[in-house]
Amino acid sequence: MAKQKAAAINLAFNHGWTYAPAPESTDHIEIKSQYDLFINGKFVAPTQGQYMDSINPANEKKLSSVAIAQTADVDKAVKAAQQASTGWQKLKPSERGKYLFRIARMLQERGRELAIIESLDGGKPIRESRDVDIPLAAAHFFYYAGWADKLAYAFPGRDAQPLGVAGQIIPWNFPLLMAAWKIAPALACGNTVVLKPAETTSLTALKLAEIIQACELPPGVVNIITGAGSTGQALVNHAGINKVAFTGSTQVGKAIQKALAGTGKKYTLELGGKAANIVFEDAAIDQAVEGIINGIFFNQGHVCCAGSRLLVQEGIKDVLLKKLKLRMDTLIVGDPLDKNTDIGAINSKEQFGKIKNYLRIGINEGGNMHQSNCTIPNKGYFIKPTIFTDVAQSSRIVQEEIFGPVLSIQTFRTPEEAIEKANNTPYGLSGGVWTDKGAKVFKVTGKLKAGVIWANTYNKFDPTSPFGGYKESGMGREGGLHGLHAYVKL
Ligand code: TAP
Repeated sequence: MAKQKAAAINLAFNHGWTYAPAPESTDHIEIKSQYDLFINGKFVAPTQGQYMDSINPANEKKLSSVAIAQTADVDKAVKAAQQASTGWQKLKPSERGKYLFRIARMLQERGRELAIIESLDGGKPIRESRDVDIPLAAAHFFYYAGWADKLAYAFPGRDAQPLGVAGQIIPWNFPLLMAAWKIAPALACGNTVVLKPAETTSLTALKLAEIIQACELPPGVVNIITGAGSTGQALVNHAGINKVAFTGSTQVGKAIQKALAGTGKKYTLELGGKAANIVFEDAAIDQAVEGIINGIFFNQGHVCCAGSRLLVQEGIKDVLLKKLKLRMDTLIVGDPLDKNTDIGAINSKEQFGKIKNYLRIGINEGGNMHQSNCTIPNKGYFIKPTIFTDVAQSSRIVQEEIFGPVLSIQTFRTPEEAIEKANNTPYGLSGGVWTDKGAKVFKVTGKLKAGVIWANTYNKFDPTSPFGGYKESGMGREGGLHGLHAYVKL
């Protein structure tokens, strides 16, 4: 597919034609000029009347104004969730499941609209919002809807009781999907929820609020409050919260862990990552190249489990690098709404600045930077796919999470050296192994300290599969049967 697209572009160039993008139409997509807070089943204005701008990172234009929840609003939302709690717990589990099924179906029905808004608000290519984010968000609701009346089978011989009110805080890289990861298991287990989306990507969470309203979920069972970091902080610190579920940076995760110490509140933390994608000499090289491209350039590299470090066995370094660079040159960077786009816009001005700073750090540390020969739009936040060779294990671009389309490349000679290098960062979220030998897959993956490891593939997600990290990548698991544990007391 990528080859066909590249061929089409070459053909256009050779004939002097202009390459014509095919952006998805935004007709019939409603984005209101202003959004309020979703509390107790209604949209209500924030107490202090403050709003923030939501910007389209592909053209730097304002999309909408979104309410900023202050402490008083957080309090209202938590109280609404507390009041709704008893009724929701008493409801027959199969009835709770029906609501979740309803939400899942409506996410599917409104898939096109949600995908377009996700791409406008967050900068990700429409192909990814349409084919990954939105279908997976619906799949999470379907999956946990199925568990709602089967908790006795999930926890045989135990009495699984809901925790009460869950305070949930999510990041900007998979806005609707992260909301689904958090809300679906919480509701299935009989909890009520106050969710805070990220500042730069609140719009699909607010669309989800509309869907929840349309599904007639009892008021207060899900409350969605937008705002800044201080809104999240107020939620974490609220005495009426029984559990905190946080996905975001390690830095904020650590602050939350400190704030929760001694409070008795349960918590799960899904934090950063710096995964190694390890390619052995016996791997199918063309497939591995696709896996490397997908591993680091999917969603502009704004992926906690991105394969942001490539470890390649010395004997195939030259051939693999050659193929990788050729493949990078076929990637189209540009309008997120164009169905041909492979890499969209960086999510925000702040993140754009952070990535550019890491490019400077990589060069100053002696790394050899190579960027693809693509063109990028003049307006908006775009970064060309980038790789660094000649980096050391101690380089900051090897150790720190960049959260952008930047890959650092190292070599190794033996499996032991690969394992040693792969494990040598503060993180432990994910990893990848590429080899023709099944025994080697088991030998190597068994020694990698990472929560999720893919073999001969990368970035595959499924609601039935648990996800989470070791070390500074967090604690607790979300997804699958494990995801239920986080929302019950036994
Ligand atoms: P953060 O800056 O940590 O923000 C995450 C969320 O926390 C946002 O909603 C943020 O609000 C809020 N927040 C900020 N300060 C807070 C505080 N003191 N107390 C409570 N909440 C606070 O992360 P990000 O930049 O949005 O997301 C990128 C990070 O998320 C990366 O490190 C990535 O690896 C990680 N991530 C991890 C996973 C998993 S599953 N492990 C999945 C996706 C992303 P504002 O937006 O208003 O600042």
